[in-house]
Parts: sequence; C-alpha cells; structure tokens
Amino acid sequence: MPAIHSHSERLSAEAEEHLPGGVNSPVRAFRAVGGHPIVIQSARGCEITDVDGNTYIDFVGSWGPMILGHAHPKVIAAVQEVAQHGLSFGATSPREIELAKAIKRFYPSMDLVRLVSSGTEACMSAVRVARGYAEKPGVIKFEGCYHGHSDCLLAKAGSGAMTLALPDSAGVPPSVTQHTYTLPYNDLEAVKALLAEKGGEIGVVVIEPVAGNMGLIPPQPGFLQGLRELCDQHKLVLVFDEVMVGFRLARNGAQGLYGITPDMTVLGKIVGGGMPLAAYGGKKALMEKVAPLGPVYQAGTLSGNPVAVTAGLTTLEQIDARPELYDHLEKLGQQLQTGLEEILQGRGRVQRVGSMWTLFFTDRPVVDYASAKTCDTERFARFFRGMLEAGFYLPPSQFEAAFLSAAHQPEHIEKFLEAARTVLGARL
Ligand code: KE4
Repeated sequence: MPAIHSHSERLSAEAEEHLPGGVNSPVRAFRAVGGHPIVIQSARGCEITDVDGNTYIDFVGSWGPMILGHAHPKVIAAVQEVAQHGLSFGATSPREIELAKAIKRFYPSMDLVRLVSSGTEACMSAVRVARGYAEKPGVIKFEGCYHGHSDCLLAKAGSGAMTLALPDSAGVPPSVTQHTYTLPYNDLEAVKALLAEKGGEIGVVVIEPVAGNMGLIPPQPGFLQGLRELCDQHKLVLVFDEVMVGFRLARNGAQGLYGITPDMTVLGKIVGGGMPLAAYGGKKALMEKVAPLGPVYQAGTLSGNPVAVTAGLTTLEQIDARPELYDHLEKLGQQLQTGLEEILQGRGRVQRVGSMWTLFFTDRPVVDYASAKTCDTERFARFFRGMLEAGFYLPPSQFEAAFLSAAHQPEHIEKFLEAARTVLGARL
C-alpha cells in the first residue's frame, strides 16, 4: 500500500509561495531525486514522522548533528530547563565557558575556541583568521569540498589548476574568488605544483579531512600527512573543516582518527546538538589575532547563546558518557556496508568511514569530484524514491553522506537491507 503524502504535497506547495523553492536550504527541495519533499512533523531516536503520519528510519539525522538520535531525553530536558532562564543575553554566560572547555578536552589542538552560529560562519571566520595570520591572500581548497556559502569559498576549479578559481554561484564577483585555488581532492602533486608556481602568495589550505559533500570520500593514504608536511614547509595555515566529521568519526574527529594535527579546526553540527551553534579554534598564536585581542574582526549577536550552548554541551556530555559509542557506530556501519555490497554485486559502490557512508552508483573508486560525477544519478534517484516508499529516509542527493546514530540498532540495519534487496532487485 503506497504511503499517503497528501499533506506533504499540500504544505510543500504552500511553502513554495513563501520560501524560495519552498525550502530554507536547497538540498531539501528534492530537486536531485524528483518528486515533492516530505514535510517532517516530528522525530525521535532513529525515526522521523511526516505530516501524513508516515514514519521512516532516518539516515540523514539533520545532515549530521543527531549522533545521539533525535530528541534525546537528556538534551531535550536540559534545553527546556535552561530556556526558562532566558534565551539570549548578548553577554558571556557560564555554560559557554563550559562548552569551550569541553571542546578543548575533545580537541587538544585547540588552545582557544570561538563559538558562532553556523558552519558557514565558522569556516568563513577561520579562513579570515588564517589569512590575517599568514598575511597572504591565497587560499587552497579542494573541488567538491563544501565549507558553507561564504563568498570566497564558493569557488570552483578554473580551467586549469594554475588558474584562479571561478565563482561557484551567481552574485559572487570574480574579484572575490581571485585568491582562491581549487584543486582535485586526494591530489598531492597538484598541491606541490601550485605551491611551486604560486607559493609566495598562498597562506591557507582548507579541507574536509574526510570529504562528505561529494558523497563520502576518504583521504587516500598519505594525503593528509603530505598536506601537513607541505604546510609546514611553506608555512601555510592548515585548516581542517570538521563541521561534518567532528565528534562523528571519533571523539576528536578526523584529526584523531588519522593522527594529523591541523593549525585550525572548524566544528559544527554535533557540537550544537541540533541547535544553531558552530565553532572554530586553534593554536593560540592564530586565535590571538581575533578581535578583541587582535586585528581580525568577527562577531555575532547570538554567538554562544545559553540555549544552543546547552544543547551542544549536553550532547558532548552524552558522548563522554558512552565510551562504547564509536564501536557501536562502527559495527552498524560494517553491517550496512557488508550487506549492501552483497546485494549490489558490483552494481554500485559503498564508501564509508565509521557511521558516515554513501552508496555511489558507479563501478569505479570515487576518490575526487571527477570520479564522483561518473555516478548514475538517475539510478540513485530511483533508489532514493524506492527506499522512501519502503520507509527509509536517505539523503536526497547522490552527492551527500548518510549518517547512523546511537539510536540505530542492528535490527534497523537488517530492515534497511531487506528493503534495499527488493528496491535494488527491481531492475534498478
Ligand atoms: P552550515 O552553514 O550549513 O551549518 O555548515 C556548512 C558546512 C561547512 N562545512 C561542511 C563540511 C559542511 O558539510 C557544511 C554543511 N553541510 C551540508 C550538507 N552537505 C548541510 C546541509 C544543507 O546545506 O542543507
């Protein structure tokens, strides 16, 4: 019996009268998978429920924040309690100090931390601080990596690696991306060649140490270490954008998992526990450049507000309280990957790090943006819609990562695999 979506359809149509594309973030519009978006009424644990009463096992988790599962009782209780004492003061409050200390316990590479309200704001600010410290305008980023929508980071590769990056959005003047260089992910030789050519004007390298915005692409052996060495050699500031992977892949994210220490780290998603909160930080010598200590300006009305800070702090406390969390997530990830690969029999490729994974509809390893683009996005769209009808909510794009949470259990993965066997078997 196909699910009823009439309320979602009606509300999606109404939303389009008031919000661009009916959404407050483009990927939610389901443009990459067709059909209308489902409108979510509520969520708990590993399940979400739409406005028609359909319940789905959720593999999006609000794009990463919900590592504990939705509506974790301790997080909800803590937010309800703190909200009674005021939502925002625009002044320091005790818990934002506690959250900064907690972040430093998870991330010893961060001497000083600044709390902000989104991953975009955190990435934009971190790159500004790094440029202010390096006193060189050039920034190297990698094609297919997404660091939020600040102008200088909305840049795609130019015609050749040596050329300046082109704006990746209307409204971004070429003058703003003229100091941004976009290179292929996992290509250390391209970094070396660019530094040999233009090293004198480049001060910053920013990267997703495990890429999640092309679908899930791990760093190839030696890539991150090589980047670290090149940054040391050329005195570049290495910025790890761990907005998606922070607290996700390990207690201290990718830098903990791979043992590479960046100069600055950007955090988001999990650190806010589902509320608008992100952070950036790093070595004291860098962070002392930030106003009011130094000349790099960055500010925010709601930065560190008590409610968002409480959601983040309680989430980190719950991670601390569950030392077995990452083993649980790894076991679930292995169960899912092994099961999917048995079903696919080579008709697709599962790439995974811990509880982040992507099913790529291609027959070759996906190591960078160019190989990710070989995927059959139409097949992905059919798979997405078939799984949605079967009660499983996947990211509505081939070029996104899916997420597992502490609330997922082996039986949820088993049900997912049973449905995937049927959907993939249907001449997909
Ligand atoms: P926000 O501004 O969306 O909080 O964070 C931007 C950001 C920065 N860095 C990385 C590595 C990110 O993945 C993100 C945001 N991720 C997307 C998912 N691909 C958020 C979902 C959306 O854009 O709606």
